[in-house]
Order: sequence, then structure tokens, then C-alpha cells
Amino acid sequence: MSNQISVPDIGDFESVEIIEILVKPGEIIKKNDPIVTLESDKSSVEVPSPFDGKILKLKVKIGDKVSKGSVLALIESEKIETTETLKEKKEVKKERYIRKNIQPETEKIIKQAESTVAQESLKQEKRKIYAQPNGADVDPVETQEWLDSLNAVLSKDGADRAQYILKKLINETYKEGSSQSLTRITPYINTISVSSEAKSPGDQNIERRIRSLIRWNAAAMVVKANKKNPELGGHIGTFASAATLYDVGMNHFWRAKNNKFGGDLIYFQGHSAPGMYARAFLEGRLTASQLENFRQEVGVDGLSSYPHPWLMPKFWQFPTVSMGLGPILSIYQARFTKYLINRGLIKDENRKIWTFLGDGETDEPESLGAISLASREKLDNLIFVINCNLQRLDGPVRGNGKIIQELEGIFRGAGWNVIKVIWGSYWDQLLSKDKTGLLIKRMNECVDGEYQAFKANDGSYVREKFFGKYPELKDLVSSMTDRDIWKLNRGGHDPHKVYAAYDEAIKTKGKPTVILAKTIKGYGMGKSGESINITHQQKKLGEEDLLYYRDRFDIPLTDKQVRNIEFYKPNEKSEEIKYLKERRMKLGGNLPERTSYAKSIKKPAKDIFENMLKSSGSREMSTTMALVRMLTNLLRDKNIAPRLVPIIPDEARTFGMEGFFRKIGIYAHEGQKYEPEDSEQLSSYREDKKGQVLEEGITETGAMSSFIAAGTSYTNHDLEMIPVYTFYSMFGFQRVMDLIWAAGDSQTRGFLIGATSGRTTLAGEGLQHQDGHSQLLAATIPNCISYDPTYAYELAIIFQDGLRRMHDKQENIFYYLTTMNENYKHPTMPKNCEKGILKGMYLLKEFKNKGKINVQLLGSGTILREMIFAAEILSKEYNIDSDVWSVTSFNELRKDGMKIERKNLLNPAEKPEKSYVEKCLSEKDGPIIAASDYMRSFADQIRPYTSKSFYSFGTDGYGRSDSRKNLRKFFEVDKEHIVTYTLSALAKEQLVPSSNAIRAIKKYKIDKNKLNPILL
Ligand SMILES: Cc1ncc(C[n+]2csc(CCOP(=O)(O)OP(=O)(O)O)c2C)c(N)n1
Ligand SMILES: [Mg+2]
Repeated sequence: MSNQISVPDIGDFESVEIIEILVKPGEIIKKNDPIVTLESDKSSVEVPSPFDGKILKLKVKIGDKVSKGSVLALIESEKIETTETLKEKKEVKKERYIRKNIQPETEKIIKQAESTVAQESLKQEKRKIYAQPNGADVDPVETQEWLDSLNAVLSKDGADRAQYILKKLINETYKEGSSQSLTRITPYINTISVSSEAKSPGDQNIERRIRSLIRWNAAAMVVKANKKNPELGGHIGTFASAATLYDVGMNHFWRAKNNKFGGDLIYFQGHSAPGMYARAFLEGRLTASQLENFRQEVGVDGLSSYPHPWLMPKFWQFPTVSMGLGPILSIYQARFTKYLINRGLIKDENRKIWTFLGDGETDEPESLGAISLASREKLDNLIFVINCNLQRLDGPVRGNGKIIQELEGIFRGAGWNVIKVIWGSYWDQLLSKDKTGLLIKRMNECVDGEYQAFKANDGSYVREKFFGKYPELKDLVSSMTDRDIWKLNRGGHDPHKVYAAYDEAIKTKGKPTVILAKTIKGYGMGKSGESINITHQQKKLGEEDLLYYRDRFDIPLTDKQVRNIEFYKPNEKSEEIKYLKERRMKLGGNLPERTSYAKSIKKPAKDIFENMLKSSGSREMSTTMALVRMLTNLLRDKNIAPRLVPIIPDEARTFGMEGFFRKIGIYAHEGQKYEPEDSEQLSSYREDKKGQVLEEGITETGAMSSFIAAGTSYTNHDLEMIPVYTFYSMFGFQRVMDLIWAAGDSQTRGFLIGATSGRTTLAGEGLQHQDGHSQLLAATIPNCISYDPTYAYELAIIFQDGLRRMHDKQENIFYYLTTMNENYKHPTMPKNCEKGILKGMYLLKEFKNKGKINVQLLGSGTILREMIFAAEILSKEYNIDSDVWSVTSFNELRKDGMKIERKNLLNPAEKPEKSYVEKCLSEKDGPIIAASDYMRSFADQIRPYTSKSFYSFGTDGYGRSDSRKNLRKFFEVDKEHIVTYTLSALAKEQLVPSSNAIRAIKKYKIDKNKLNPILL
């Protein structure tokens, strides 16, 4: 039976042009295979077939304009999808959807709400007003009765039942109008009760000895480096506080990558790096001489100050030291892991992502900014461990409050599983003996400033200041010595408590977990560092301090060896080394370790890019649109298609990318629980568990974190992925530069697309949107390759080469491409210009009819077109010849210039080599006029690599909203200014009389008294 394939609802568009026909008569196609590509002036979308079958006849050709309902083709097919049947289907779907999606939970809530409303009306008459207790206990006898009842429930039915009753009671108070939330913050004690603690199977004595050796070597490494050269710096106090947190993970939880398992991913806190080196030394992965070279990386075998994959590519996986980046990167890493699993690209092996951060670090907006995403996405593969040593660099994190309580409220409010590890095992007995509740009261009322002071003093101070406040508490510890009191440890230093917390964290389902571990900054450093405000900066320990540290941790070194600051490693056959290696062997290998076994992605066939190399004819389009078209084509390449990860922070419609929604779906871990209001439309907002687009919402920071996760998938998941993150160029480098720097450090591969770029090209959006400097910021990243192309074919050549270099040859680079929103015609690619496009410039046009005076016109991005118009005017009206060069990258030209200049300076006796700029320009006549839609310094970068006179023009100053024409005039990069300035420059070079320029100033009404735009 023959059926018609017609254009579905395409939104607001009428008469849209067909730019591609993707099927032929006689071809057998499947339902959803694309039939044609439509392109409006804003976006391009493919129209899918609603049937399987054989194409009988095409009813349209390229260039035809179609609207909703236009017939595209006839197909021989069994099924008929008439409007009627479609409507019926929709009804059934809707009903099924409603039925399926009223969850029992929701039903319960509805019923509860209904009953509350009913009760409300009943109660209204009998409501009484009671005295406000104002926080004080107005009736202790009554309180006690309630507590007794609760105790009875606890002992008879257990804690869960008690919680249930409490929740019910709290709900009753809500119904009566209390707005106090009573559950976010729990008392200042451990979340896991002693009876629920999982017990560590480890040998605690050996583990303590291993931990002590790691502590010693980590501290010795820092002290040694600073003895050699005090400039080197380093940190002892951070790792000293976190040693147990790391050791329990290393001995019992963190599974390494190997040929059977993908590996857990650990984001180590940056300043704890010495501890990781010290462990690797005991494991035999680093030598003593490497440890001696801590923070001396210029020579061979140095160890980097902090985790830097760029500097130690076989060791570190994640750059974390710029505070806040580790937390957000790891959240998006956890999400990306689920994305790969849900898309069927990797197996679900229950891998975990562990993130270590400081309590002070949580003040960074990036640290907490994405925590609600983690719970929304149900990232139960994510575990945060916050080392709450109560101090940051200058002093206490919350001297007058309690950071653990504050974080508990924030994380629980965001939907995380919160595990507080506050007190060590020595407190257990005291807490169980405390029948009055005063101990917990005292724990709750002390602020962090006091807790810090307790640990900076001694047992007698704690007895006096902590227990001494209440006689009952003083009695409680009366049989304990000051030493015993001093031994009352904090949870984060107790391997049993830490083990129990980790065990619960890895078993938690449906939500991420945060472990808030209370520790002591500079633990074990005694008077030189323990819990004192200067701990963070402490990197030089004197002899006495070192001897104290040795004794404190029983390190078998003589006094002389301590004075020499020797490292200590027991022999290979020792219990410690055997134990440590055995544990790691059991957990699959060593950590941290960075490897990649990803296969490269075959570069796409050339024909994928073919239509971009041809003239667009009379069609005008922007380079942003050309990019979207190219990505649509790439989605037809079977190797590339599944690996593309389009990332967009709520701007798909701005860039004409909404066609991707339907085509490849938006990733949503729960699929789509609703029918989108635009479900009938071709660009419907389709969310899907297997969706490919990462629609991030309004978070450039999050989108950048996704870019890094996808772009490092080749090492973290052994799967090469191709992220293409498209953003408003102004909200890229300027907004998230630190993350882009981290992308470079992480050796991320992928494409950053600064769309709607160019200070005058974006026009209406104004000062905070118009980007005239992102290219310059991109130039500061050593492994970022950046281009500012003008034409679709340039973009295609660059993108194709990027795919080849990054994903086929696996070079550790990433690309920044600026694309614009100005529509214009795109010519056919001239012959033999590919090499020039990639090197940064090529000769595009020659105006040679007069042959007298010549000038070199260099243009980039949209301003290249102003250059071409200017060249025509110069030729026609002033008899001046010119060579017009398309500069695709001033940044790449500068890199080449620097390289050649350096080579020449290092080889003074040899014939100097020419930079690429010189090779292009040295044989050409006339001064150079260079312009772009970026600040002048963008073009100025190549000034040193040519001996010719050089004039550059650009868009220095704040943008502002107006038309493109007015803006280009304002910034003096329009064709009229280029003509005028060229004439003036030629006059200065004494090649033409100045009268030409004077005439032009008059003719183009250029106001000489207008202030320089940089001042406006
Ligand atoms: C973005 C950023 N700002 C500042 C610093 C400098 N800095 C390094 S460590 C530190 C204090 C860290 O305190 P905390 O997070 O509590 O970690 P701790 O060392 O106490 O475990 C600061 C301010 C940094 N590394 N990164
Ligand atoms: Mg801290």
C-alpha cells in the first residue's frame, strides 16, 4: 500500500527550504530514518519517516520550500498512520501515561492532603492558643513522659519504628501550622550507632604502623624539600589530618582499574598529595630519589606539588587543587558514568566516585553548587568525604558555629545521605554512661573555635573547659586521667568509625552520600602544628619537632637519621609491606594510576563534510548554523555518531540545535515521565534514558564539568568520546576559565564552541554578551588549539582535522572554535588552501588589476568580509591592489612564530628559518592591515613575525547594543574605516598622498573627534 510522507508540525516556521534529500526512490527505509533536511534561517532539522517501507517516489527537490503538511515522498508500506489513528494513539498513550504514573506515594500524598483539609475544617472551632515555650522547656515532667514513651518504643520495636512515630508526630505539628523543619540537623554525635557499625576485617596493629610510616614519609618529604630550598613550600597539616580517611579507603574500599574492572575514581584533596606519594613509595611505585624531588619538577623525576595529570600523566587522574573544582568535577563525573551506562556504552560495574575535600573548601560556590543535581540524578555512585578539621588556611572555618552541623543541614536538605563521623571509639563508653543527656547537650553547645582550642591544649584543659561546665559531666570523667581524656579521639582518626561509614556509603542506594569526618588539623604534630592556626602553612619542622613526631608515631629511626630527615621504608619481606601490597592486590591494583586502553575512533569519511566545502549558492547562513549542519551530518557516520556528546547549557534554541532533541534525545536518567507539550512537533523536547544530548540547564560550570568528564572518558572509562560543548562565547572562558585550565591539565579531548562570538557580530545583546576577547583567553591555554573561521568550508576542514588529531591520533589537545550568528553566503573552498586553513592563514583573493600600490589585508571571522568589501572599494575607487588573506587563527600563527624565532635564536650560526607568517607575506608588497572582531592584541600577536609595517584594528572597549552596522562603525572595523585607515597607512608609508585619506574621512563621515571606543 502506498502512503504519503509529509512534513509534520515544525513549530513557528512556514516555507522552509529543503537543503538535502536523504533517500532515493527504490530505497528500503526504516521508521524514523531521515527523509530530508529542512533549514530555516535559524536551524536545520531532519524529517523522519513515520513508516518502514520502500520509497516509491520523491515529491520534492533540493531548494523547494515546504510547510506543515507538504508531501515529501510516497512510500510503499503496510501501516497507515492517518491523523485519526495518530490521535487515537495519543489518547491511549495519555491515558496509559496517567495510569502508570500516579505513583502509590503520590496517591498517598493526595489522600493525606484530602484528609488534612477535612480535619482542618473540623478542628477550626476547637483550636486553642497555648503559651509559647520560647525554646525553654516549660514542662519538664511532660517532656520526660514523652521521652519515657519513646524509650519504651526504642527498646521494644527498635529505632526505625521510633523514627516512624516521630515523623508522624512532626507531621501533626505541620498540620497545626508549625513551620519548623525538625529533621535536617541531628545531634552532634555519630550518625551510625555503635551497634550498627560494620567491623573492619583489617589487622589494626599493622594498619596503624603502615599509617605511621606514611605519615612520617609525607612530612619528611615536605621538610626535606624546604630545607633544600625554602621557596618550595608544601603542606604537612592537611594530610596529617586525613591520613586515616585515606588509609581505610586504600586498605579496604577503593578498587583499581584492571582488565576485569573499570576501577573506582578517587578525587584526592590537592593539599594531601604528599600522603599519596608517601604511600606509593612504600608500595614501591616511587623511589626515595623521587620523593627527594618533591616540588622540583623541572629536572627528571620530580613530583608535582599537587595532583596534575599533565605533569604526572601516569599517576594523577584529576586536578583538584584549585579548590571547589574537585567536588563539581566529580559530581558530573558520576553523572557521566551513569550516562555511559544508560546509553549502553559501558557496563554497570557498581563503580564508585570518591571525592575528598576540605571543610574550608566547601565555601567555594563550586563545591556545593551542584549537590542538588547529584541527588536529583540519584547518583548513588558518588561519595563525598569532607575532612572537617575545623580549620582552613587562616584560622577556624566556623569559629562561632559548627561546620559539620551546617554541612549536614545543607546536604540533607539537598537530598543526600549524610553520615557524620564525629567521635572516635573512646567516646562510646562515655556516651553510653551519660544518662542525663548532658554530654550530648555539651557536645551540641560547644562551637568549633572551642573544639579547636581543646586540641591545641591538653587533657586537663579539656577536663576543665569541656566537662567542667556541668558537675555531672565532671563526675563522668572523674576516674579518667588527663592522658585518658586526651585520648578521647575524633571520629576521622578512628579507623573503626571510618570503616563503618565507608561501608554504609558504598551500600547506599538511590542517593549520593556525604561523610562528614571530624579530624584535627596537623594531627600528631604536637606544639608545632596540632590544631593551631598556623598549621596550614607549617612546612619546616625543627629537630625537636621531628623527634617528637618520630616518637609520636613510633618510627624506627635513630636520632641521627631523624636529623638527616631520612625516609623510612621497611624491607620488602616485612609484615607491613606484605600487608600493604596484599591489600592493594586484593583491590585490583594501585591507586592513583592513570592509564588508557581506549581504541581510537576512525575519522569520518570525507563525504560527510562534502556539502560544507561547496558554495551555499544564494543561501545565507551563519557559521553556527554550519556547525549544527555538520554535526547533523556527523550523526550519520556510524563510528562517530554514538560517541558525539553534544553539551548545551540551556541555549540549544539560540544556536538552532533544537533539532537534536527529537533526533538523539536529551539524556534523562528517569526517561520522560510526562508528555511534552510540543510532542507533536518535529523538535519536540524529548527526554530519554538513552538520550545523547547533555542539556545542562543554566550552568556553564556544570556544562564544563561534563565536557571534562566526556573528554577524559578515554582514560577514566577507556572509551573515546567526542564532547562538543556549545555556549555563548562570552560565558565560556571569561566565566569558567579555571575549569578550562583544569581541562587542559586533565588532557581533555573535545571541541569547545564559542557560539555567537564577535563583539560587533552579536549586535543587540550588549555589554555583558558581546565577546571580543575569548580568543585571547584561549591563547593562554597551552594545549588549546583555537580558530576563528569565517566560512563553512574552513570550519569543516578544522573540525575534520580536530577529529583526526584528537580522536584518531589521540593527541592530548582540545579545540576552541568561535562561530557567529551573522548570516551570509559561503563560497566554494578555493583549491589547495587546507594546509593554510590549519596553519592559520591563506591567500583568499587577489585584487591585481592596477598593479601599482599594493596592500596586504588580513581578516578573521566576520571581519574578513569587511576586508573583502574594503579591498573592492580600494581597487575600484582608489586604484589600490591588495591581497586578501583569511586568517583562521592568529593564535596558531603566533605559536608557529614563537617556535621559529626561538629556533633561530638558539642557532645563531645557521640560516634563519622563516615563520609561516613570513613565508606567506615576505614576497608580497605593501604594508599589512589586520582586523578582527576581537581586541587589537589578537591580531597584534603576529606583529613580531613580519618585518613589514603592521596596523591592526579590532574591538577594544566594552560592547553595547546596536545594529551590526552601527557597532562596526563605532569600533572602527567596518569597511569604510578599513578603507580610510588603509589609505592613511599608505600615506604614512609615503606610497600615496594623504589627500585620499582626507577625502575618505569626509566621504564616510568619520568623526575625528569621537573618543577612542576603549574610553567609552
Ligand atoms: C581556589 C583556591 N583558592 C585558594 C586556595 C589556597 N588554599 C589552599 S589550601 C587553603 C585552605 C584549605 O582549607 P580546607 O579546605 O579546610 O582544607 P584543609 O587543609 O584544612 O584540609 C587555601 C585557602 C586554593 N588552593 N584554591
Ligand atoms: Mg580544613
